[in-house]
Amino acid sequence: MSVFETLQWRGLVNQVTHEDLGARLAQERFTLYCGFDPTADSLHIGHLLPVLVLRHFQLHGHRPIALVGGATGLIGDPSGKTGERQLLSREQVAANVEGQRQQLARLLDFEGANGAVMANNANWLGQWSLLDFLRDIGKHFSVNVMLSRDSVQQRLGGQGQGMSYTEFSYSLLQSCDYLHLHDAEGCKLQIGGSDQWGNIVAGMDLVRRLREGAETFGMTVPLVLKADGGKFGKTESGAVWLDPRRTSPYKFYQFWINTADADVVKFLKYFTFLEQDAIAALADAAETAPEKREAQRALAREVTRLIHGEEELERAEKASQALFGGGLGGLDAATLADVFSEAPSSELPRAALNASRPLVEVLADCGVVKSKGEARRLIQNGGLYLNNERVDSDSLQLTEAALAPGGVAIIRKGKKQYHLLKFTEN
Ligand code: 383
Repeated sequence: MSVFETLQWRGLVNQVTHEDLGARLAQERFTLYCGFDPTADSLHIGHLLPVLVLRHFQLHGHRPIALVGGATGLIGDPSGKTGERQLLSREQVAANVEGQRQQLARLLDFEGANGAVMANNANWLGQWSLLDFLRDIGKHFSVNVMLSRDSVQQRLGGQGQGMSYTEFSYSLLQSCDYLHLHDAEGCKLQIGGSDQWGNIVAGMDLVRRLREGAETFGMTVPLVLKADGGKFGKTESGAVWLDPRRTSPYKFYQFWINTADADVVKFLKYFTFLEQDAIAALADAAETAPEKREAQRALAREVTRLIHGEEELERAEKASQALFGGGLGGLDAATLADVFSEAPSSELPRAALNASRPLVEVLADCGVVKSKGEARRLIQNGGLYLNNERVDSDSLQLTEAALAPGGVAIIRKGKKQYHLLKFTEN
């Protein structure tokens, strides 16, 4: 399959500026680009789709440019935003550029004839003098057309929150990037999310006007929609980040595991590089035995490996087995805290550990069970676990040595009711 057929099969083509883009891509090697504004020091999974599309292009021999907007990040793209953005400081933007650069660098291949290129528009947009910019660039933009753009209309009129001149100018800067990359790198295609359509078309127009009708292309990838209408990529604790310090690999893995059955096949096509027959087999499994969640596990495995690597994937898999009653062996304190972060917990004085009190009493005291009697009954029925090991005697005492890494006791009632006991110094 050609790159365009592949992208179409995966549902990754939203809009194209030319009906024959697919045919043109089959004839010649394109240099293409996608831009990312450094609004944070990490990308999140909302950014992932265009990055993966760059990678698909690269796997088919085209040359991708990943642009981080060291300059545009100082201005703020109004596209798809209902309100004016808070300006970031120059230091903040510079730090964010670095964070995002490193992430993008891991997702593309910089070797070989179609090795990826990393770009930062701070290297050229900062060179313009104000008067040259207004005369040489501004003159090619019609305010009438700009005002008619969705991103501007949304902010004007009745409910609109207005828009500063700063944000209004944004699309001229992105257009200058396309012109620059066209001249410097022979770039002929810009991709982005559907929110970027206006900026992409504006850039193509500028290149055509300033470079004797030179032809460039644009393509957008779809907005990721969930079947239940909820917003993709958000959890109760906010965005799902690529940076492991913001979203741990375990939480990242869990996010994908929790994909609804109605979404899983679409997401396998979007977010993994698994081939057609592998995805067809998983679609079949999701249809006939959804309770096994085989498709979700494959999705979580592929995306976690891609972003965090094999080793972190294995840790995440092990950690999630712990939540399903597997052994805790080999899990460190931080991982355990992460895995059980949503479980209810109680704090006990450390002295409770060495007081020769049976576990049943401790549990009744802090309300994990209603009474010692309930704890005993649980034990008799084989339904009480300490650190995922079955408790088989009601005289078992809770000692320091029995604690899990991090000095906690993980209590489980039945299949998956967890409760954490933490111990404080006094
Ligand atoms: C900057 C300079 C360029 C070309 C593009 C840009 C960034 C662009 C933008 N993109 C979004 C961002 O950075 O604001 N003006 O947060 C998002 N993208 C991609 C994709 C997406 C868009 O980074 O739809 C989601 O991730 O295009 O919202 O010369």
